[in-house]
Amino acid sequence: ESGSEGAGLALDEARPKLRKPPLYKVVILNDDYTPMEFVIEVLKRFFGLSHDKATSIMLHVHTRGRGVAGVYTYEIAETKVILVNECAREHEHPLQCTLEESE
Ligand code: TYC
Repeated sequence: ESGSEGAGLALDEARPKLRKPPLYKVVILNDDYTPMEFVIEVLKRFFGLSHDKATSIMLHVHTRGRGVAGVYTYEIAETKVILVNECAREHEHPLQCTLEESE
């Protein structure tokens, strides 16, 4: 954090009010056909999850129907949704993920 007195900043607000950006959940949906291993690999590759964490989220989605892979600002979340859906389509799996407002 820079100070308020150096280099001509004395008249500036020292701690300008900043607003946190809105956050979005990337939600993974269950289906009957996508292999469990494929979902785990997707969660590891696109969401940086460990094998254990990815497995746990996959099993949560499998049993509960949906689950949160991660929470991001809009552009990041939207990009991950596109990449996951593209990857699933390329491999001819019905896996889908979507965006949801957080907070
Ligand atoms: N239900 C799938 C199966 O039994 C596994 C699965 C888990 C699919 C999570 C999608 O998001 C998903 N093979």
